[in-house]
Amino acid sequence: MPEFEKVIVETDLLILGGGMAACGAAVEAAYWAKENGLRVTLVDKAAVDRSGAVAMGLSAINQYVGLKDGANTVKDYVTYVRNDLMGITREDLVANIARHVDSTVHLFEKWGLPIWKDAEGKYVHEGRWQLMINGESYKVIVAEAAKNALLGSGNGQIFERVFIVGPLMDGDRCAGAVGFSVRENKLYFFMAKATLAAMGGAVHVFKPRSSGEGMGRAWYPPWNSGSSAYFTMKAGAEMTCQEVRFIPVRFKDAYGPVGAWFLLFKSRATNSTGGNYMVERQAELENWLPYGKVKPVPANLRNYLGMLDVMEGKGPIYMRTEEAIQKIAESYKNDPKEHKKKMKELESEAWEDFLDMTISQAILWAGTNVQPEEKSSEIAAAEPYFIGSHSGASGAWVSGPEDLQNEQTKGEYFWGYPNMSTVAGLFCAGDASGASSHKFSSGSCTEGRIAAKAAIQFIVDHNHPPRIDPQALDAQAKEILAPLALYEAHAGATTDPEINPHYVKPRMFMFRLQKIMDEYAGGVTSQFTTNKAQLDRAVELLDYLKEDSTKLAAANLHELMRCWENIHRMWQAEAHVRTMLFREETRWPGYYFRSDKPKMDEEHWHVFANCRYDPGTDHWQMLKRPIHQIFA
Ligand code: SFD
Ligand code: AMP
Repeated sequence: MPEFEKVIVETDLLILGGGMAACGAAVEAAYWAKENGLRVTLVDKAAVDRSGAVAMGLSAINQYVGLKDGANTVKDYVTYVRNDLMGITREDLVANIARHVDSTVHLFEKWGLPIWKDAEGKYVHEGRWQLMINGESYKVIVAEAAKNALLGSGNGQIFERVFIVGPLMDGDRCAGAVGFSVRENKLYFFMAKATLAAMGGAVHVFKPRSSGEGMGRAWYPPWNSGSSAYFTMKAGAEMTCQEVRFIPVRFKDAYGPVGAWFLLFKSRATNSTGGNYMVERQAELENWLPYGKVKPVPANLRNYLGMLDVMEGKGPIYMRTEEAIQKIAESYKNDPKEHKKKMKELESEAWEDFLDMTISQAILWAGTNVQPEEKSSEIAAAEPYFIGSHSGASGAWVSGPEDLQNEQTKGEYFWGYPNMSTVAGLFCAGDASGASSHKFSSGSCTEGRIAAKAAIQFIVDHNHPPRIDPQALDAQAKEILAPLALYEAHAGATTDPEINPHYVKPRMFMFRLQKIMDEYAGGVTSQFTTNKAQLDRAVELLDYLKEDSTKLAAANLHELMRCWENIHRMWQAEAHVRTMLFREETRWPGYYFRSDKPKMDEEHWHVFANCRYDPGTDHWQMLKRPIHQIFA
């Protein structure tokens, strides 16, 4: 096995990830660190310009509150999020982001992001909270600001293509992270006084709909593989909403977004007989009161009504793009020239929506002769993802800000530093922090800013370098590189190194994980339905999988990353299954359905279902935490 150089990097604030939250954190941290003479280091597994969920760009900014125009209040946003999550939300966290998010959007514009404007110079809204953008280069623009801030401040450093495996601990305090380069034989030990986890959510924990030649295609980016969840769990942090997966409805097979169609174009979705499930299945909403009657209908319930049609054999479900476009253009009917111009404009907006953020959907349209102004396109519920920043809520349990707490919440939701997890020195933002969904790209960037400022304050208050046992570092190095050693020792035992009695390659390991989750934990092929017996079986099978994870083998650095990505996914899977088991009700039909507990139980389960893995004892603890409202 080749020698690995051990690189030790000492810093003050360590930012893990280079996505929306991490870039926001970099901008904010650079400022406060300079004020206090501190160093900031950012580490991304990829290249910050095009890493994370926004790699392909986006066509909308999904969180803009519009406080200055008096359009909405912070309370309005909190109410929207509470309703959409069927009552399970941390109002202090949502409000903290909502009160600052507009300023982040204004920064995006200042940095060069084109936001659509109307004839009066006002932002063009897709919906109440969403703004339309020309966002193909969104990530490049935000990354540039982050890089300028860090590298221009003279006290910042950026490491790209370094994969973070797990935390470094100094007793109960998080003291940095350990990782490896995906291009060179180098192991990295980052020692820090505070660490901010912002490594996104997780995809490919569940079997995707795509298979064969489309394998790997998913809505959520394949390179976010549960590293935030693994990192925080292994540090011993309490986690929340691990059962709250997100299933987006998307244009089928290439996962193009639907928001612009439903909100901007006001399109309907209809089944194969022309029925509109949102109208025909209204009565079903009565079963999920009070949330069944709120406007807009919560995302999971919208999903569920469509799923009921599919389960009854009424699919496919179609987005009626042709109908929506014709309807908008109708008012121009009497002027053929204007009508033609409007049709051209709508057609180009329809294509740009995909070209800005899901290019593959535009390719699929082109490849299947779809002209959206003439022909409907199929939509379908995707496989489950973990994305606490969108309409899911999974992530670490973090402290809220002090000034937003009331008598009831103060002892429960606040412990000193906004966005610090229950582990000292470990902060979380974006998909990494839980129970505060609907932050999207703009809110994640905002939360990164909030968390970074708080982390700098933590360092100022606890300004002593971590103590790390050198023997622990050696043990971690050995564990990280074990898949390379195993491969080298046994690859020669068979003619095809992919098949070998001594080890399992990461691809096959991932298939095994996905099969367990798909069949027992409510994936696509089990119609998003599960029950106690199936979840118990999933725990048992995940246990065997965990045993076999010590037999993962890697032929090179790329496969070493694949091995660790799948270990991260496996931990996300376990937390998910355990929490679905714990919550004995069905609260989010359309995300998952517990057939043995088919109803919502407000009396017992209007609570957060939290969990904590104890690294000392190797045991899981499940806890209920109360929900207190901040806004009446
Ligand atoms: O509408 C490691 N999102 C949308 N948000 C919007 O505001 N508007 C939209 O139009 C959106 N659409 C959308 C969205 C997401 C996706 C997947 C699609 C479409 C297809 C949501 C936002 O994108 C999302 O909320 C934020 O990006 C979340 O920010 P953050 O920072 O939590 O995650 P990230 O940006 O994905 O960044 C993660 C970073 O971590 C790195 N990383 N680095 C080191 N070591 C490891 N082990 C690591 N693992 C991961 C990544 O490289 C990355 O830098 S719409 O269609 O829904
Ligand atoms: P999507 O493209 O589905 O991610 O949606 C983008 C934004 O629009 C998100 O904030 C969604 O919650 C919201 N959205 C999408 N579809 C609808 C709908 N039918 N009603 C209300 N909001 C929606």
